[in-house]
Amino acid sequence: MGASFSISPQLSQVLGAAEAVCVLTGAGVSAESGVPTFRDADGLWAKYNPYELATPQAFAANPDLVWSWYSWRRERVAAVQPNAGHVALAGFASMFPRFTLITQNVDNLHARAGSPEVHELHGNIEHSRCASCSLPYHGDAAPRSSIAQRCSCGGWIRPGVVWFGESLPERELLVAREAAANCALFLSIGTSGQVYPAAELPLIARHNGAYVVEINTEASAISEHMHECIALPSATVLPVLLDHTRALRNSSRSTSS
Ligand code: BV8
Ligand code: ZN
Repeated sequence: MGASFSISPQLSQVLGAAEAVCVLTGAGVSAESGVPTFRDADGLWAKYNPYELATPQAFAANPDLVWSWYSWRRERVAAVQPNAGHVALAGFASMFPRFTLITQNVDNLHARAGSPEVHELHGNIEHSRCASCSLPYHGDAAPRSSIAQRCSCGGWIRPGVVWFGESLPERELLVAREAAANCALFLSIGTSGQVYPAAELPLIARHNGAYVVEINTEASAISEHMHECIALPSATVLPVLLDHTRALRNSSRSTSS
């Protein structure tokens, strides 16, 4: 078992009483599954300049390079398993009257861990579409090739992710902003808080009265806006928080019934 930590009285109180909880995850929540994060020393970006690859300009300039990077990532993600942090978050979904899980990750691991509803702000690496006519090429239909493929209309097939400079899916961003503005507890997990507009969500939550907690192994660009920071791995912290929440809410249910 990893390092133990004590749950603050404030966090315990809100876990026991919250009607609505909102969670934002980033690449750090998948790190313990063996998926490299974007900004850690050995992160994906360490090998590539994100502005070289994760932009529509890069894809237009060199579709093979960008497509092969995503094909490699897709294979890599398909080969790993969700970790205890993903599984605990799936368990959180049934702990509160309202629970909203928002992710910046495109690795599909929350869904594979059993989370019933995942709001993907940056798309999903399993989804591809034609850059010209938007025809979807999901799952097996997406060519597993290392070079870019053309759609029947002649356009390039691109990854179904949101690149830098591209707008986020409107509905998902609206749901995320609504949930952040109307929750009693906001957990920011495994994100360096550098990418916008996702990084605004914890600030929206705090501004609207939520208790905001960061679970991140290092300080992030938004740590200063948190009520508390738990600098431990998410796969260690989240199962402990879930067990604590279950005990609190079962005991309060039995005393009230
Ligand atoms: C947009 C998909 C504009 C692709 C990604 C202000 C407002 C609006 C936009 C901007 C703005 N300022 C700047 C911008 C532009 C830009 C941006 O934010 N740039 C940053 C870099 C400055 N934003 C955009 O371009 C967005 N688009 O707003 O468009 C617009 C407006 C109107 C009309 C048209 C356009 C689009 C952003 C989406 C980009 N796509 N991903 C792909 O995945 O390939 S972002 C990419 O980075 C991933 O999604 C990733 O999740 C995300 C953020 O990184 P993190 O998840 O935080 O990962 P990171 O490695 O950084 O951190 C991991 C953390 O975990 C670390 O701190 C580490 O310590 C910790 N950790 C590690 N292990 C563990 C752990 N924690 C806990 N447990 C562990 N075990
Ligand atoms: Zn097409």
